[in-house]
Amino acid sequence: MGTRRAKVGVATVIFLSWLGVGYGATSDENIREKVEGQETAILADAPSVPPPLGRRNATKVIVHLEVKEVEGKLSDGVRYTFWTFGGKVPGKFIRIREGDLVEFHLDNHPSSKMPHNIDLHAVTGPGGGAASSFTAPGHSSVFSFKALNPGLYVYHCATAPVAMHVANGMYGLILVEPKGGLPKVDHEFYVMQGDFYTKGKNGEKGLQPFSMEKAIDERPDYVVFNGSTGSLLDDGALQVKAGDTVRLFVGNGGPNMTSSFHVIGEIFDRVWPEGNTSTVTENVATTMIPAGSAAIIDFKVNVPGTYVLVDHSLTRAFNKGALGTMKASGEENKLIYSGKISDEVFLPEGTKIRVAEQAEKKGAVAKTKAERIAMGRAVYATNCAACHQSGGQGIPHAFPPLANSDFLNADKIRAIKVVTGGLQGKVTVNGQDYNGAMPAWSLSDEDIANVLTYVYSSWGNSGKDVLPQEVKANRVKPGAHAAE
Ligand code: HEC
Ligand SMILES: [Cu+2]
Repeated sequence: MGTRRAKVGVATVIFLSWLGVGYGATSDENIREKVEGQETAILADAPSVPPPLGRRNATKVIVHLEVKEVEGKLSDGVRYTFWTFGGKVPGKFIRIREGDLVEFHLDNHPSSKMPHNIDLHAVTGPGGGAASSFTAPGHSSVFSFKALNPGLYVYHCATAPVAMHVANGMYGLILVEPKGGLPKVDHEFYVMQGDFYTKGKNGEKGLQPFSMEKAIDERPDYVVFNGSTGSLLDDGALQVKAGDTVRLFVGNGGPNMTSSFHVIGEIFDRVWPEGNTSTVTENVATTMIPAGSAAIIDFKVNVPGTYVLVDHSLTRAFNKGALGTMKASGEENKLIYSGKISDEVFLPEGTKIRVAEQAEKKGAVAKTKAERIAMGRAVYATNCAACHQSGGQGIPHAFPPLANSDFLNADKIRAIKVVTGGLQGKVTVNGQDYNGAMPAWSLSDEDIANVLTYVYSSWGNSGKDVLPQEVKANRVKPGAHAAE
């Protein structure tokens, strides 16, 4: 629908420019649109969103928003005095339609210590309503505005020092629905990012005062979704089902950080960037949401699992709290996502034939079996133990055992070929299948005889002797493959 609107929009603009009317035609229309009836806005706390309006006409909408200063949880063991629009961070979600006439009541709770006001980016007029809504504790201000432009807009307190009021949590979203509404989806959620600056370092317990110094330096201790580090984790996870379509209204209150908003494991089918409702972009993985802005994000959840919402400036996500979850229940779809199928040894190109970088050691030649075993132990430790382990037990599913190995004991010549030529493909050892790759070893005949004699004489193996001349006679030439 967004695309069609966009096309119509372009045509209209070209046509109207030609007539000399120019931009702003929609808002002109909205100025003139007749306001019929009256209703009180239903507001919602994050992550909930008020239901779609489904209204064909513009109406008079009464909004009551109450400012409260409340102590709450910022992180585990960390308390903070939030200044809020409606008792929580972010402020209540407001949903109206373009053309509506809004009668806005801003109430400042008597327990507040500060005066506050509101600047709604959806307002056309000086300060976005700020001056008209400046309200002392225990007072209530009223002003009205006509919603001329559709879109998803941030609102925030604009009382000096503005950055401090915003840093304390004074922001929220107002959606001005376009006339036709937004495309229907199964779930709509409200997520808003904000950065917090505390006297103590990240994690320091207790009631933390605001640090103006860190705010000025733009060094947040916390960057969070919906007012606290754990708001969208565990019980707070957004709940959906595989197959559902989901819409996120994502805002960024700032005051300072731009969000690189991403959901791990999802591709946004549609994004209306910067809160606009006419130009949609498709197939987006990470969308940028500036401070004081918002985005409408739609996607279909195809497979079940846990999806992680992050600010992809990743230390914010993993160290400062900008981490949330969406849990999708339902049936797996292995075609779309298989889950782990196998874990195989990875040998980058060129490592298949590994030349053990050891010059042939001349001289040391074993004279007895005991000497051969002793020398072989050293060869094993440097060349084989990394994979087959020092006790020859191997590693399940990765490296087969040499201890008590039926494969090894069955055929000495084959063992020589395995070591000199390498081994790849499926092999069964003591009833277990392995499908890895063992590199070929360019060790001397003497070393190979020694290591195999050591292996055969250890860990319950058959005790066979392997002599250098046997290795020489059965060696796999470089480039050729082992017999099996
Ligand atoms: C990089 C890891 C690695 C190293 C190092 C390694 N191997 Fe292997 N080896 C394997 C893998 C993997 C297999 C199974 C190959 C397959 O699945 O096709 C294997 C198989 C074998 C086998 C046959 C299967 C069995 O368990 O009896 C023998 C014998 C063997 N290796 C001996 C050695 C000797 C001797 C050395 C030291 C000179 C050595 N390997 C070093 C990875 C390694
Ligand atoms: Cu304020």
